[in-house]
Amino acid sequence: MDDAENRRNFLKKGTAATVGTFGLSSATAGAQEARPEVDAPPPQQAPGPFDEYSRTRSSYGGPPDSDRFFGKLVPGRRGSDQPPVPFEMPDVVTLPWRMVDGVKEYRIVCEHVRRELLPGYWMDLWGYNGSVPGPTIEANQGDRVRLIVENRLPEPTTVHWHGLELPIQYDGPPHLVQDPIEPGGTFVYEFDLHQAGTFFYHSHIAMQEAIGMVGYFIIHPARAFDPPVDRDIGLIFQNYFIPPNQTVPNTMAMEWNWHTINGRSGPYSTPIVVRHGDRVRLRILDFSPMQHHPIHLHGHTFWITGREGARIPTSAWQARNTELIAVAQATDLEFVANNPGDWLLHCHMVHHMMNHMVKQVGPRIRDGVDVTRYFGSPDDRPRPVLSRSAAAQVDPGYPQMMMGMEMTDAQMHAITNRRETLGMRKGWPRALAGLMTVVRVLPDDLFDRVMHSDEDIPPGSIFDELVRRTSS
Ligand SMILES: [Cu+2]
Repeated sequence: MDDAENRRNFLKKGTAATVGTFGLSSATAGAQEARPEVDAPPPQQAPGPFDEYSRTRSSYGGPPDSDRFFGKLVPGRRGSDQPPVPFEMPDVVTLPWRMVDGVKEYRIVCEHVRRELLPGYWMDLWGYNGSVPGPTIEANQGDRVRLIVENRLPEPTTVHWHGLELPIQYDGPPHLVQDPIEPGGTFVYEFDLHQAGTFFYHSHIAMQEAIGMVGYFIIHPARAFDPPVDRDIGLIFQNYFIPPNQTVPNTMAMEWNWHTINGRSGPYSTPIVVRHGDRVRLRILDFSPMQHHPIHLHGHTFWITGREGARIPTSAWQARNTELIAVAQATDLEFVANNPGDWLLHCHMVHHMMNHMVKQVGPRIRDGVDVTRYFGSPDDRPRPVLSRSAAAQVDPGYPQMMMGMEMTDAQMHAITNRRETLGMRKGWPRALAGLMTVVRVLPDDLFDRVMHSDEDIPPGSIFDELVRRTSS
């Protein structure tokens, strides 16, 4: 559908809406005799300069009641008659399943996981099947699922299926509804899925949650939601307090110094790369122990289309560019990627836009700090990088920049050598830390060059081309 056609459709719908409003006003006029003139029908108005909506350039699509307002109900490229597009998560895999006697069967292993939050920064977390967050369970409304959970942790655990309406014996809280799964033990959960939405699974032992034990449980609707989306992408936000030179989170701490998106911190979180004009659904879960996150997307206006438990009726959707996502809440948002570029998607809490906040506050900068506790492992001993220079004496408060993590060339290479980052501006990793990632909106030819070609793509080349095209 081209813009001219969209405009014609809009005009038709606008006329119908006007007639409908007039009809309602006439019916109620009798009850409001004191103000008959106020109920007169508004004059037919020609569309204003901001009434058009385009899938390929930033546009308003007003008035606000229009179903094209900021692309509200503008479909993607995918047909309405197709099944829902598969769900995907940067840096996290989908859990395989097999059909056994009409039941989708999944195997889940609870275990210690070493996860590289940033290149070279391996942390000891707990998760599922070697991953933190755990692999995504993807199923369809109407499925019967069997989840075989094996506990390879050194202590008991259980799994809760967050938000699912299921028989009580499979809900997960230990002792209340089931015996804990002992180390080495296995428990089988089995139930029908009558819901559709963004759900998740997690340990129901609090401190196990705080050390990483969560994963998505995505249930696609039996009939794809309309308008269809081209991409369905999930992010899970977590945070940990991992003291300087340690690898194990202190789960008792009520603070944090590491933030992760899908188990990686910015700029190591892998960018989301979409095609210009795609309709995109992002599902975002905050599984931080205590921190809520106002999530902001640059360059686009998105619609809040669902909460974890259900799709929201379109009449109640809200257009936003920042949405507060609270602990244990998942939110679905949709937008048409009509603005080419490398756009930040991030939590807007300033302390959540940083990593490993120890350069300024840890022993690395403190003159005369006692480092005897590191003597047992001299290789792990922090180098005495003394940032307190004469400048600190001149300007009280120094340092505040919270930048400058030390990375080797090889570690930087791990960040900038990923396919999803090719052609971004040189130095882009300096813009991202903590709960920050990038949504790249690329026209088809550039998308294919970045994602599917073996061409040499110099730093900055794709970005420069985007600027050139959007400037002309
Ligand atoms: Cu935040």
